[in-house]
Parts: sequence; structure tokens; C-alpha cells
Amino acid sequence: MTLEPPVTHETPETHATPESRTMPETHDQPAIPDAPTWPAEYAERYRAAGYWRGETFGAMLRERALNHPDRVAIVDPAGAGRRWTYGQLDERADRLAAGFLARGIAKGDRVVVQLPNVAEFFETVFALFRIGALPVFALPAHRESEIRYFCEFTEAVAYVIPDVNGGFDHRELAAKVRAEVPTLRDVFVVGDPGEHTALADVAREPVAVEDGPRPDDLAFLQLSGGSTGVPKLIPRTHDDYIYSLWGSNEICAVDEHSVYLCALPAAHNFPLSSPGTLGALYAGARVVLAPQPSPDVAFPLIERERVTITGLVPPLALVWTEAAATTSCDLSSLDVLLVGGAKFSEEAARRVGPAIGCTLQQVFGMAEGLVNYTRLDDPYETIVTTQGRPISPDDEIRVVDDEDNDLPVGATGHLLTRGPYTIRGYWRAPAHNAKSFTRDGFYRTGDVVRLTEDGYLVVEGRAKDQINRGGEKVAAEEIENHILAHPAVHDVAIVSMPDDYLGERTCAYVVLRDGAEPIRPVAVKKFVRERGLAAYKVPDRVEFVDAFPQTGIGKISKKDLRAAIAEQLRAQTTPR
Ligand code: OOB
Repeated sequence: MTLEPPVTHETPETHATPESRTMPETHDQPAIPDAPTWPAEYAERYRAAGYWRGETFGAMLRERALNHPDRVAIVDPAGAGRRWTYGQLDERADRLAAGFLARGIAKGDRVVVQLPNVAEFFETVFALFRIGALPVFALPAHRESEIRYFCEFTEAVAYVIPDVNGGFDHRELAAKVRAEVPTLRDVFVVGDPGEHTALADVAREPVAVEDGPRPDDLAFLQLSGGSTGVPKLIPRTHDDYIYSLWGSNEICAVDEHSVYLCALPAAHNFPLSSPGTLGALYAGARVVLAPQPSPDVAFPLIERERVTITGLVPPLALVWTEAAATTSCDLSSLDVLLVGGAKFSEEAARRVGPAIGCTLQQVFGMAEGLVNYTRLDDPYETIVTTQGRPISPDDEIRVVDDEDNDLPVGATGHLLTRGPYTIRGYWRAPAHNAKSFTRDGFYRTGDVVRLTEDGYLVVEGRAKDQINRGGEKVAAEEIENHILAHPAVHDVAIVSMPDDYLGERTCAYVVLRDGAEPIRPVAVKKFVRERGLAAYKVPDRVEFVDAFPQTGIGKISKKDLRAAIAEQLRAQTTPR
């Protein structure tokens, strides 16, 4: 057995690391910090450079609401359609914050938020931001296994859900998780609450929030795509995230006249902050929520709301490019289409402009921080052949070999980064942090890149054990651990296989136990699904083998497995 045992939850007792003692002394930190933060000299530098403006999300929304109360902030076309002005969003956030406080949700508490693209997402997160409670951003696709883990690991006090979304009843899942996780007191439901509490009933007369968050406090926990047995949580502060917003706004030309269409799931870092819905709100612009990213839903919204900018993952960008050729919708308001989350092929990138009539902007980002954009006025060849350059002059980029030696410009190697909006460590994960960060605080992205002479990054591959399914990240080890629980399975290795549409899909290579009854691929998929995992994590293909190819030192050679499945697929599609 060459697989590592499942990762167990790290206990708070093990938190103190040398890095985590570098907290600024003025900050009221718990005795054992939840995550390492920027050393004082870096924090000072980022403030002095004007990156960290000393704002919080709560104050930001209040300011926009005072300046332009009647401007539309959020358009939610679901049902009869809703349009909330900045004044209304601000007031709703105040009222919900008062209601949350009355129910005992306090500064620093964690609240798992799993909402689709609905207006209440913003009301909820701004109410929590105001209190200083931390939203934990779950995705709509997550199921029992992920949600239970988020609630347990973060010791969440509340969980916010829709009633039913995409045919799935979130209330049943919530009831199960609530019964199992003692810290979880409340489940708030957008829509029919069933046995839980309706979010609509929580609001109260606004109260002054005493002791709200400071700009350098944590604002929320974002999820990492990850490559480990369980997802890691990413602690982002008001200061650092707000910098990524206004930095993105400058690069993507988002201002108060912009209209941002949120087509991807709102909780993901890309549509949240690149420049995303929060960038748009920072600029005083309008956010339009698309319940689905498909052209039949999104194109009429672009026409009706005169959308100027949106962001898509590569597979959707391809679908839009094809649909634009025959649509009767007027897409002429769309100035910028951001594409990122996974590698956008040069060939596909060349098709966007002519088909949709907008400027393509490639974005290569990560929830841990660093975001790169091609610039709107870059030469066309740069836009279609690179994944952009960092937001900040203070984003430090290193491209290194396997021993952390810096490589010359143009050479392909591992991307390490450090900067004013890149975390210095995951939340409550000291053992993992020692591996994912260098001693001097560079984040090991797991991406394999090359730098061009003009400082642009080209993503060439990945060293982390992760499959990027069209922007949705699947950590191999997480799925392997689930499949290993099957009684007939002796060993398993998850690898990527090439796919025309998603770029990659997942293939599970399985070795059955000696003497076990043979099982069919569909039984493995069903097993994973029934363990309560998001559908995108169910292996796309299952191959049974007697043994795995091995590397020189006896580890499973995933490289050989990837080559084998790619060859098998080629043979299937190539006529003999
Ligand atoms: C975005 O964030 P995550 O956290 O879901 O995933 C980050 C990882 C990167 O490390 C890289 O492996 C991959 O996704 N990735 C790309 C890419 N953009 C992201 N790989 C190749 N080309 C690209 N353009 O995916 C994310 C966060 C903010 C903005 C955009 C994407």
C-alpha cells in the first residue's frame, strides 16, 4: 500500500508554529492563533504602499449606501425578479446582523454559507461581515460529507441554505448534520424552512454593532481546491481581500457604470473577487445574478441588463462562443469576458473576440491569493497565449526547480508566491502549512509555470495531485480515501484523463482485494456518490487493474497511469 493514510483533523493544541508567532503585537489574537499572518514588517509595508486601506466590508457597503442609496446594487431575476438598491442592501444587512446577534452569533464565530446565486447571499455575508462572524463559503454542489466536515472542523454555529436547489433538498442534509455537530445551533433557510428557521424571520430592528471587526481581522474562510484528504480553509482578511478587489477593478476597468454578471457559483473566489460581485460592489457598480451560466439563461440577462463584464471557466467560454454565433440576443454591451479557473487553450482563446465581440481577459488565480490578469490593452498575442501577470507590484513570483532553486526566465518550474493578498498559512493546519509554504512565507501553488521576458505567466501544468475538471478542482487523495472504504477495494489511484470539453476528467484505477467478488465501474461511482460527495467528485471512469505501475522507489506511478489512460482514449477514438 503506497497511499498515505487519510488525513486526520489537526487539533488546536498543535497550532503554534514558528511562523504563527509573527503576529503583530498590537492585535488581539487568541493565545493559539488559528492561522499564521503577515509578519509585522510586511504588514507595515503593505499599508505604507497603500494596498491595505484600512477598510472593512461592512464599512465599505455603508459608505456606498450613503453616497448613492438609490443606485441598484443587486439584480436577482429569480421568481418575480428583485432589484435591491445600495440603500436597501445596506439596511437588510443591518437588520439581519441584528437578528444574528440576537441569536448569539458573535464576532469570530463561523457560519457555513451554502447559497446559490440569490440576493440573500449578499444580505447574509454582509450581515456576517458587519458582526465580524466568518462566512465559510461552501459551494452549492457540496453534499453531506463536505458540509459535515466544514461544520465540524470550523465548529460552525450556524449553516445557511436554500430550501431546494437543483432538485436537492438541503433541509434534510442540514437536519442530519445538525444532529451530528454539537456546535451547530441554527440552520437558516432561504425559502420554506421546514423544521428549521426561515432566514426571512431572523431580521430585527438594526442595532449598533459594538466591537465590530478591524480591517486586519479575518473576514471569511474560503475553500482551497486542494490536493489533500480534506479541503483546507483559507483565512482572508478585510484588508487583503479588499486590496484584491480594487486592484482587480483597476485592471478590468470596473467602475460605477459597470454591470457584472455573476454566472459562476457566487461563493467561488473567481466570481467573488476577480473582480467579481464584491469588486463590482466596491466600485458602486451593479451585480446581476444568473441562476445558471448557460447561454439560454445568461444571454437574455446580458441583453436586458446591458451587462458589461462577466467571468467564465473555459468549458463555458467555449459554449458561449458557439452559442453567440446563432443567438438572437444583443450581446453588444459586453466589453470584457474573463476566462480562468483552468487553462484556456490558445485556439479557444482566439475564437472569443470574433464570436462574442468583446475583449478576452485571461485570469489565473487561486483562492489562496495571487491573481494574474492579461491587461485589456495588451498585445493580442499576449492575451491569447499567456495567463497574465500579477495584480500587485508587490506580488513576489519565484519559478523554482524541485530543490527550490530559482530558475532563469523562460524555464518551466514550480510557482511560488508571496504578497499583500496571498495568505501565509491555512486555517488550523500547521502540519500542512509546513509543507505548503516555504520558511520565509512563499505559498507553494502546485502550479508549473514559465515566465515570459515581459513578466507574464504561462501555465504549463501542475505538480499537485489534483484534477482540474473545467475549473472544478478534485483532490485525488480525498476521493481515494473514500474509495478505499469500499470492502472490495485493495488500492486505488485517481488520475486525470484528457477531455475535449472539460480539459480533464477523473479516472479511478482500482486494484481489487484478492478473492473479492468482482464489481462493476458503476458500483464504484455509486459508492462514492452515496458517501455524500459533490457530484463533480464522482470518478468519470473506473479501470480495474491487477497492480499499479511503480516509480523507482516503489510509489504508484501516476505519470504512467495518466499516459496509459490517455493512450487508451486515443486508441478508442482513432479509427484503425
Ligand atoms: C481559481 O481558484 P481556485 O482556488 O479554485 O483554483 C486555483 C488553481 C490554480 O492554482 C491553478 O491550478 C488553477 O486553479 N487555475 C488555472 C487558471 N486559473 C486557475 N490553471 C490554468 N490557467 C488558468 N487561467 O480557480 C481562481 C481564483 C480566482 C480567479 C480565477 C480563478
